[in-house]
Amino acid sequence: QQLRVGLIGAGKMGADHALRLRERISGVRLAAVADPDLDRARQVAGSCGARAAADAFEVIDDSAVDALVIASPGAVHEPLLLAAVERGVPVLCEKPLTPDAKSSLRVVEAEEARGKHLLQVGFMRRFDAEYAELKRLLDAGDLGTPLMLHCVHRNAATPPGFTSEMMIYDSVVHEFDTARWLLDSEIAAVEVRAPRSSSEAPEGLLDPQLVTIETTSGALVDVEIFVNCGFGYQVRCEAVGERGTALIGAEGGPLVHGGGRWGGFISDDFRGRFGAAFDREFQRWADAARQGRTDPAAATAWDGYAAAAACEAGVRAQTDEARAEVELVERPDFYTRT
Ligand code: ISE
Repeated sequence: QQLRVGLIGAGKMGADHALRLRERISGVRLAAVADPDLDRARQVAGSCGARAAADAFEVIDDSAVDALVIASPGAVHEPLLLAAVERGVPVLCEKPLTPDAKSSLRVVEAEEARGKHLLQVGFMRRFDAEYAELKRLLDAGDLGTPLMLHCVHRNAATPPGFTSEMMIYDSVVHEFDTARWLLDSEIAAVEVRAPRSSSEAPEGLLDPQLVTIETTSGALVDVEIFVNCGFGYQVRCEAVGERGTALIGAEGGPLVHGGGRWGGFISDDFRGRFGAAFDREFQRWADAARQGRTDPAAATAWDGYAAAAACEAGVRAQTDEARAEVELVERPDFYTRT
């Protein structure tokens, strides 16, 4: 039986997920799409034979919807997630879970009180083939105890309204999650420094920035976040262990010779670089949801909360130009997977 999916949010990400559900994910059918911009909802729904609504709660409460994908802006996630938990439907929620630690914790507590794992956060890098291989190498101990990660996260350009804080909680949130996941450790503290801003960056944006992350296990992670680099979407990570290093995200693909030059291509946004990861994430989520469970490989609500707490420290570090410690409540047993 097909999983009937309700999609909340029909913007760039939501439209991309609708296409994914229609063309590449098996065992699912897009049943309903909600967006405050009803025309936008209709456009996305129409291409899939789904119904459109302006009110997200109408879709969450729809008995003809078995599972939800939330792709609306992080600032509106909390009430949607709480309603979905109350109804007891599985949810794949795009990152961030919510933009701040307090609201993320409320979501965590609601899921725990419901007593059933329903929520999954869309940290898609966990499903990228190269990241998965790096995780396997680290877990197998091939590189020895990990000491450092050197990360590069570059975007070609920012959409209007993108702020210096968003570079932490919208962009570096991915590195907070991957650092926690790869190193199997919580984040202890964050520091942020910045060189002079690129003259190509919009007025007032601190771009690039250099973020340093300390883990409770004693590793250090440096992240160059540069969101107006101009040339494309680039995500790299080099792990340094006691006995070896491993680099992912280096240029691969066809090596082109022509026009007096040699080189390759760089995708212009995350849809190119992480398209296959999103597909894998969605297929596994749908398969698990049809069996009434969540995907053990995915980020949980706890992971979403921990990333939000790290982002909060990151924004504090940026504002105060000082090291900021991450404050976390104790991890409930409910989120300890065996
Ligand atoms: C965006 O929301 C993403 O999730 C992208 O992966 C990231 O590269 C970008 O900086 C974010 O704004």
